[in-house]
Amino acid sequence: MRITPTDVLIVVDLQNDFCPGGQLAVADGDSILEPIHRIAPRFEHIVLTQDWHPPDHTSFANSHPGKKPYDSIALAYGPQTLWPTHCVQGTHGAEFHADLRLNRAELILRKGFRREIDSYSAFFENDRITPTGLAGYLRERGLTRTFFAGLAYDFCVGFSALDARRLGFEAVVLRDACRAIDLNGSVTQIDLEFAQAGVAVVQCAELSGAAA
Ligand code: VGL
Ligand code: ZN
Repeated sequence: MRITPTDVLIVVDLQNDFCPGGQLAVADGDSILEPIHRIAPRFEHIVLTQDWHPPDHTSFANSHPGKKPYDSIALAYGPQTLWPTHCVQGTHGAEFHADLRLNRAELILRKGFRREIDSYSAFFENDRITPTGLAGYLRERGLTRTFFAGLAYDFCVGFSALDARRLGFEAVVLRDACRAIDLNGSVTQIDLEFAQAGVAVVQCAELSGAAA
């Protein structure tokens, strides 16, 4: 798969809280730094996303008396998994992993900053209606094909890639540059939805073109 100037690499939520030692650590999360740094030079355009919650965010189990992390609750917009408190604005956990070196990134998109709604996807909040502005940004810049790496494969990466397809972008997930949470079959589910939606899942070694 050859990278072109209208492709964009979107690195999702490579933050301390999703890495080993963090509040919502994804197993082996920091091991994707190496493949990401290896492929990034091939891309002319790079975007980072940053999960960025207020301290009393509705997705936190702590915000719901009697609830525990990984419980599911019904919110106005549908079911919402409750998470350990993570990626609180301004905290160490919300910072990018200290070893992440993507200085050419052109945009850092923050999401999940509204107290009453979560945002897995880089394009829409969890009501699937409220846009983050990323689609407009990519369209204005003529970027038509989205490549995803980051955390977590079965949540923020997955929802982002599916929304990219829904919005008419091509979407490619770099499987070995992602790690999953794997909660109640979420990996099997997202794999199925990728196949149905036309999200390509490839390994980093399949990429070619531009600087290596
Ligand atoms: C994420 C759960 C809660 C993610 C963010 O980045 O996949 N997952 N917030
Ligand atoms: Zn979050």
